[in-house]
Amino acid sequence: MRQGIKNPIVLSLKIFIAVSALLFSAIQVRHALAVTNFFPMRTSLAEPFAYGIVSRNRGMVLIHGATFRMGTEASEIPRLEQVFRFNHPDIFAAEVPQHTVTISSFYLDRYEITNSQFKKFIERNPQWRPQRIPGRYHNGNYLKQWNGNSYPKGKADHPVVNVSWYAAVAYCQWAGKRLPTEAEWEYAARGGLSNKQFPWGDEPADRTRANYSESNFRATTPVGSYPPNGYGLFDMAGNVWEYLADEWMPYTASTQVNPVAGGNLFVDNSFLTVTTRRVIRGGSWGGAPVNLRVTYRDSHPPEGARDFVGFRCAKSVS
Ligand SMILES: [Ca+2]
Repeated sequence: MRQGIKNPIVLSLKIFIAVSALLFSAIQVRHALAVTNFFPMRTSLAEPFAYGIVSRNRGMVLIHGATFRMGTEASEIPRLEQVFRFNHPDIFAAEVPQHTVTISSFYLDRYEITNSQFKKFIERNPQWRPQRIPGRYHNGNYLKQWNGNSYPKGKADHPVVNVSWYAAVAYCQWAGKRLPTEAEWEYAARGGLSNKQFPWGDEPADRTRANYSESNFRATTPVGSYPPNGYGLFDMAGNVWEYLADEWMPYTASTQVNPVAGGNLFVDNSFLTVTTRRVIRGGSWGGAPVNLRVTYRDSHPPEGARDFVGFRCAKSVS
């Protein structure tokens, strides 16, 4: 009699365990397929996967190699001056000439690097703590809003700011990554769209799309607070400007393959000898709509820690 009661319970338990194991395996297989890009997981993206992107890989997006037109055509400048109400052609001058660029596949962080991520970096690398960083690697503002090694309360998921370009490169190296190149960044910011002004298209900027001057926060917002672009990348427009590997140089008209101005991806200690300005991209919480354009270029000194500049990392596909 007791055996009769026990058997159905044991049987039910066995069935439950078997079904759970099957479900778990199915989830694992689906995840593995997604990572290897055979079966991309659909996420809540703002745009469709225009170029058959993407797989997610530990917070990064795999962006397939491509050839695209980088920058802005000179003939477009008069129209842009009208659209953005800027009466100075100089504001767009760095974006010309538009030129053809081919880039290899690469990974890019979906989000700007946050305070909590940067805290882990300085915990493991004491030489980059505010008290220890050599004076030549910053401008006196380095992590000045932090209290020693602690970021401001409630801002764990805000982008880290007041970091120098040197510290950004060091962080990416520690993470097994590198800064993106300017060409990679621009291609990624477009999110699969062609000839559009912003990561979301040609519609004017507004406070639902990005954190910039007209959002009126006058400060950073948590990363990922706005819809991602078509590649699943967040804050490619606004929140903080993003440091890139490239030296600040004019464009040339020639066709290029994997360009990086200055010729160095900085995967070794050579970044510590850099003294020339670096490209920054994407605009910030304090910037105008024109800065949010995917082609807009600006620059910053490598020691220039400011409260509107941060970064994200990239990784080559090896
Ligand atoms: Ca940004």
